[in-house]
Amino acid sequence: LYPHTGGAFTIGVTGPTGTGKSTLVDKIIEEYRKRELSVGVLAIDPSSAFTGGALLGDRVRMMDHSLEKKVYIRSMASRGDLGGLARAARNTIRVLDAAGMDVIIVETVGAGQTEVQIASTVDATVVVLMPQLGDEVQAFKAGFAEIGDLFVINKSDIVNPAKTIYNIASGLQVKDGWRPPVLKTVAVKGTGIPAVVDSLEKFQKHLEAGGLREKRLRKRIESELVDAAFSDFYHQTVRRLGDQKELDSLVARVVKRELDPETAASRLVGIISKMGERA
Ligand SMILES: Nc1nc2c(ncn2[C@@H]2O[C@H](COP(=O)(O)OP(=O)(O)OP(=O)(O)O)[C@@H](O)[C@H]2O)c(=O)[nH]1
Ligand SMILES: [Mg+2]
Repeated sequence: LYPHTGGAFTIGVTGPTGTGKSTLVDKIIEEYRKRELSVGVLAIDPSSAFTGGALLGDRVRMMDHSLEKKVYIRSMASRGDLGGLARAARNTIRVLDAAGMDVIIVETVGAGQTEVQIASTVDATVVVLMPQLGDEVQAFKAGFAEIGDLFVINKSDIVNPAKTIYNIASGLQVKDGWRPPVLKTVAVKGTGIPAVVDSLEKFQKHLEAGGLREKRLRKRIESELVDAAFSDFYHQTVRRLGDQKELDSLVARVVKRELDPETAASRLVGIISKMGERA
């Protein structure tokens, strides 16, 4: 499929839990459909730490659109494997891209390592927040400021968002010639959605002009290759170490205090590089 990818504009939508991301995505799909573009959606659901099951409510909520031909919605459970999730998400995005979707939206929750990784796999990242006292400060501490290309203050019907907008906008920096806009929406009513999509289209043009999109893509591919190679190498190495006596004997010597863990670790590096030579 890979040669057929590269045509889609990819958007990550993230933010704290319950800020209205899925509702907003729903309306963004509608707006893009009005503009006659096809939309693929990948919803990465938070999984419960207790059951390991995923909450597929998002999929149900967005089902209205999945009946349409030009909209395809898919949910993915997070299952707690961070690196694996970002990798699976990247490749799922590629399937949607090759299938000819004009726009692909990925919804994630939070600003953990996964969201940052996923933000680094899309063209544009939308951070969805709510106008609540102190919320903006905490959210920014959680690392949203660095990943957002566009900020949406949703649920503007509940509390006047002016102060939140001001606080967030004044903390943002111009990055690659782009000052991230801060927009207010009421997703449940569809208020402010055309302006969000206008901003996304403006950002898309900004990326394409001046070769910024390709510059960012090079960085993304570089980290993808390094991540994927190291992850494969790690799993292969752990498996092969399991078949060897050397690790066992190092462990035994550290347990007996004949060797300290740091020295043992550097010997292990030696053993691993020799394994590579033998392969
Ligand atoms: N008052 C108000 N409620 C909203 C708005 N947007 C969404 N909601 C409601 O907020 C709740 C959460 O919305 P979701 O779209 O599920 O939020 P989410 O960010 O996707 O939630 P998670 O995926 O669980 O993090 C729902 O009950 C929505 O109906 C809004 O603009 N105003
Ligand atoms: Mg959601």
